[in-house]
Amino acid sequence: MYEAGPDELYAEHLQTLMRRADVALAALRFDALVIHAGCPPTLFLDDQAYPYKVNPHFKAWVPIVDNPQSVLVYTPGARPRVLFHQPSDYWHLPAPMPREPWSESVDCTPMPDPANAGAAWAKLGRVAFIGPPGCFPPGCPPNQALALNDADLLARLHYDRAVKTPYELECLRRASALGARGHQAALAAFRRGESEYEAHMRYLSACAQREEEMPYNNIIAYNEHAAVLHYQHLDRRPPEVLRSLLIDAGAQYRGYAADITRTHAASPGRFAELVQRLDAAQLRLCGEIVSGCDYREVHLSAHRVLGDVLYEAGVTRLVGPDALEQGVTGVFFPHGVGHLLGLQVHDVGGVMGDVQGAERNRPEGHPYLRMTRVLEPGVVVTVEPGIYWIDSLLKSAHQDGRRPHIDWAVVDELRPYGGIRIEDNVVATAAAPENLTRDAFARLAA
Ligand SMILES: [Mn+2]
Repeated sequence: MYEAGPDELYAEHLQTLMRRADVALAALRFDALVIHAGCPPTLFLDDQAYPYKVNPHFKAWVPIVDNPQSVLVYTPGARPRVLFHQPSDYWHLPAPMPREPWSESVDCTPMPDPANAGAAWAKLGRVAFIGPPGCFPPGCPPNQALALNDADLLARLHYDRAVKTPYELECLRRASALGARGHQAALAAFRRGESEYEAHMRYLSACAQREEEMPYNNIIAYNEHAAVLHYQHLDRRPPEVLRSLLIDAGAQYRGYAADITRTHAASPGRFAELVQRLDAAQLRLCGEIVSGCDYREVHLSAHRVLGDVLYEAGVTRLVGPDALEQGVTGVFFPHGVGHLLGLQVHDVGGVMGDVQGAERNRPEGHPYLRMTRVLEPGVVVTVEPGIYWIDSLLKSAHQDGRRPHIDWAVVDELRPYGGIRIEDNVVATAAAPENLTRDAFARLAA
C-alpha cells in the first residue's frame, strides 16, 4: 500500500494549524500571531549557551528545529511568513535557507538582524506573541502583560494540538522507527556486557541523533537502577552481574517525539516471566486506547491489571481490584499510565477539559496522572505501566496495614532487578488503535 510521506502531508497540516489559529485569534480578538523560535540561554558567568531547544509552537508550524532567533508571522487569510535568521557571522555557519518541499507552503525571508524583526508586524494591529520571554527584540511586544503568551490563546492552541494531523502522525511513525533502531542497538550492547554509557552511545549512533536532539534524556538503567523512575546517570563501567535492563529512550523526527520503554532480563527466571506477564498486560491496555474512552479509566484499569499480574507472580496476596482499593498496587506502580505525546514528550493539554482550559480532575489518590482527557481520533498517548521495587515505598508498605498483602520474600528476590516498564506510543482512531511502537519493532524485525 502506498503511504504518503510527510512532505506530501505538510500543506494540509499547515491548513489545519491556520484554521485552528483563525478560530483562536478571532475568539480573543487578535489580528495576527507572531511565534519566536527561541534562543538558548547563556551559562552563568560564561560565553557558552545551553543546548538549543526550539519553541514547540514554532516547530508545529515549520519543521525548523535548529535555527534559533527565527520568527513566524501569521495573519489570518495570508500565507505564513518565516523570518529565517541568517546573520552575517564568521564564527558560525549560518543555516541555509530552507529548500525542502515543505518550504513551498510558506514565505521564507532571510533575516540578518533579529533587532529589526519588529517591522514585520508593526502594522498588523493587535498581535499575539508566543515565545520565551526575553527573545523578542527590545520593546516588543509593547505591553508584554497583554500580548505575550496570552494564557487564553495558549489554552486554545494546546487543547487543539492533542489531535494530530496526518502529517504529524507520519512524523511520529518515523520517530518511532528511529527509536526502535536505537533500542535494538542498546539491547545488543547490554547482551555483550557493555556499560550503561556504552549502550547509550550505541543508541545515539543507531538513531544518528546527538544527545541534545533526543526529546528527553535517555534512561538506561541496569539492575537496581531500574527502580529509579527517572534514573539519570550512565555508569561508565558495567556491574559485576548483569540482571536487567530498563531502557526508556526516544528519538525525534521533524521535532516530533517517540517515547519508548522496554525491559529485558539477562537470563530466564521469575523476573523474566514477570516481564512477559507485564508485556501481555500492557498490550491489553493498549487495546483500551479507543475513541470515546476516558483516559482516567485506562489508568485505573492499569492498576487492576497490574494488581492481577503481581498476584499471579506471587508478589502480592490480593487480586487486582482489591489491591487497588487497599493501595497495594501503588507501592509497585507509583506513576501515571501515560501522557499525551507529540511536539513535546509530555505534551501539553493533557488535563484540559475544553478550549478555555478547564481542568479535568485526576482520579482521587492519583495526583501524578498527566492525562485525564477523553480520547478522540488522532490523539496520541503513551501506555506505560510499570512494576518497581522502590525501597522507600516498600518501607512504607512494610510499616502500615499493607504489610500482610505482600510476600516479602518474593520482593527480596526481585529487588535486585530494579523494575519493569513497557511503554508504547498509541494513536486513538475511530476503529482499532494504531500502535506506533509495536509496528516499528515489527518492521525492524521483518
Ligand atoms: Mn513516557
